[in-house]
Amino acid sequence: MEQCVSVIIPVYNTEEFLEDCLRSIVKQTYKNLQIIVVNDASTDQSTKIIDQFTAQDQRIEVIENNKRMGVGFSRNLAMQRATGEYIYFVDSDDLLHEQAIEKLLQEAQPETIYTGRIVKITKKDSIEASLEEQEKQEEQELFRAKTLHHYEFFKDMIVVNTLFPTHLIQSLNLTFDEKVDSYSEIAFMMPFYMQYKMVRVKSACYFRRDRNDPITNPSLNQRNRDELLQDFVDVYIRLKNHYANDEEVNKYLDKQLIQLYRSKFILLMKEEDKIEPAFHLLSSSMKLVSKERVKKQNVVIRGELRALQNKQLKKYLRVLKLHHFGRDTKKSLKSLNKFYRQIYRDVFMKLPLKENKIVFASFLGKQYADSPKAIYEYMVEHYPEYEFVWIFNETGRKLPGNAKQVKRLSLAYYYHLATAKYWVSNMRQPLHLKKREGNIFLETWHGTPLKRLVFDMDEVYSANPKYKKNFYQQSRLWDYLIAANPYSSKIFRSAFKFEKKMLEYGYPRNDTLYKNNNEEYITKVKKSLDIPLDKKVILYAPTWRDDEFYEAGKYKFDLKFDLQKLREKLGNDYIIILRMHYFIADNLNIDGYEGFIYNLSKYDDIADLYLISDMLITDYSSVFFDYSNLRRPILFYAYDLENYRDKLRGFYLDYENQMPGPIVKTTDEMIDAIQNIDQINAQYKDKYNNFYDQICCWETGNATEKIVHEVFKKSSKPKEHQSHLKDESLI
Ligand code: C2G
Repeated sequence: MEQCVSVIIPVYNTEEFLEDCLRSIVKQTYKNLQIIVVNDASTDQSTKIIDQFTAQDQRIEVIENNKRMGVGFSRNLAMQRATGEYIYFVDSDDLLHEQAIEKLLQEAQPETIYTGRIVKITKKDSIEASLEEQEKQEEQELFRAKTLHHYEFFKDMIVVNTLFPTHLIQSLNLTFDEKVDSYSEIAFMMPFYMQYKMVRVKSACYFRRDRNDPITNPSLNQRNRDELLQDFVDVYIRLKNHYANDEEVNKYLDKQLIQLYRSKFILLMKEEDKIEPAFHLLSSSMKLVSKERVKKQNVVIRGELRALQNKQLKKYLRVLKLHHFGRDTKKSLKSLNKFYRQIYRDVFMKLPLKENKIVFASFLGKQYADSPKAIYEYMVEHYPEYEFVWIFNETGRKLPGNAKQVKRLSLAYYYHLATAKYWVSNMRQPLHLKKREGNIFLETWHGTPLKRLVFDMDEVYSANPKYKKNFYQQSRLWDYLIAANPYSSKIFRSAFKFEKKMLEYGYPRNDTLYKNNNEEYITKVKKSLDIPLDKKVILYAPTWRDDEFYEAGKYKFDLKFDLQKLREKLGNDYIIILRMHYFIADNLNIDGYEGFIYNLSKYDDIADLYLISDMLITDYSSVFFDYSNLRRPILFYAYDLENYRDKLRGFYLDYENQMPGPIVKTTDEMIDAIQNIDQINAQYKDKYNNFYDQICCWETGNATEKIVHEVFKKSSKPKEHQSHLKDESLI
């Protein structure tokens, strides 16, 4: 009779992955399966997904835990239910190649454990790509089954993708430890390693996910270090006692403990409140490590391990200090910046905080623009008693007021950030900057979102794979966040997981669109940019593409329209301003189009470009939200809509139906829309008005004043006095 395999899948809140997982199991080419799903009291959509599969496949049996019991408990429960000749474990966020079980079974011999190959994938990796790679290897005949040495198995120590003969599990009386969440697999696997032959069948492929959101939905090995330490020590001590006489196991366990100590647990020793408990846990396990193994370590580690073994906390801390210092100094010498960071941490952060110092930054030092600029200019005018510092990549700019300018990442930069009570920035601060007590961070952010942000994003395609994790950590430093409209306010709560004070008064950066929307100002700006006064102005301001980059922060872009045609049809009446996003590193070539096309990508403040333009063309950039304050026409040149919306980002709005202007996809459509702009205005009037009511409802032209009052605790209103700034202000 054909043998039955009991497949065991413990599930806890993996709605994003579960469907892929279960589909890959029910579609196995080997059909004689008993599929046991243990729902460990999931609170998300997992239960629903399980139900859908159960309704369609009779081989599925579901066990529901009333409360969360953990992965060990769930696996044990399922093993009791298993009736197959083999047991095979799958994690609910992973998936299988459709022949995985068949290939393992093909090889199966008595008294042997068969395990397959594990391929790591992220969520965005297509499985096809992984398979292509597999096929390539198959051609090279790398896929023969191979008997493994113990040490090769010791590397993995995971139970998934392994065919366990049920009678062996029963005769060894094996269960999973229910007290620990991590590392329980080591204890389960160990007896097999000790007693049976192990064979790896490389063609039996299992796809293991690297999750990209360790904050909302951590996988077990993404848990906190102290929890991991607790679990590891528990497992380690029990196995050491159990296998006291087995040299190979002892060697493996000791090596594992020291390696985890050096790579993971030592970092706990940087957090003051974690040192003592971690020390006790580590010393209880370290004392079981053989003297021989300790001897093999370098002098510093040896000192630490011995102090741990002898439970000498004071001595341990002394050696540890040396270790950290050595590590830090070695790092500092690697680059000047790291050296500055050390001075920042060890010296500057201990200087007194200056109550009246404010540090401003906009677009990571690239521009003097956006809300930080508006806030700064207001404060210079009304509260000149503060000490102002601006961060720029290139200093020596002409600014109103008397702000000190410091170069980003210079020693002075670290000094001012460490000692300023206030930070005002429109982006995140680098991860290595720490918040000290008393610091107040006003995060202005830099746009109303159309494209999904951070925790509302499904998959991250940008150059930085740690985007979500870093973002979470960095945004914990914010005390105030500005939302320009009710729509943003709602999104920021979920997308940033922001729980502190939301400032709901409109955007400081948009005040100028109300205050300076006049002939005089517009003419002045145009003249300063040598833009003809007798032509209409079209502003083209697209955003960046997450998947087209040279490196983090440096993105590619080329113009996707026919410049010659545009000039032919529009050149008599219009000029075009090109304005690239600050992430774009490419220099656009507009040779031969002088007088028709103006590249103002390097111009500081886009608000001036809004004011001088008669019409905006954009794609998915947030610029149109701000621009709509002017109630002027907007066209959406969305030549790559499907890819951008459906693959890269996803949107908060229904792009095809809610935009306050038409979507055009070719140069001809664009020209046609521009030539018939009056008709389009009439056609979009209601939609535009509705959009305006929702997006611009908090904007009064006085957002800056209100925000300054709230953040800087200015109880009385500032004196009204004639602005000396306007005349001087830089354009
Ligand atoms: N910007 C600009 N020129 C462009 C595009 C953008 O000066 N061609 C400025 C605008 O101030 C805009 C801001 O940069 O509001 C943010 O640009 P986005 O294109 O919206 O993209 P991003 O930087 O990813 O901002 O929540 C805000 C956005 O969703 C994220």
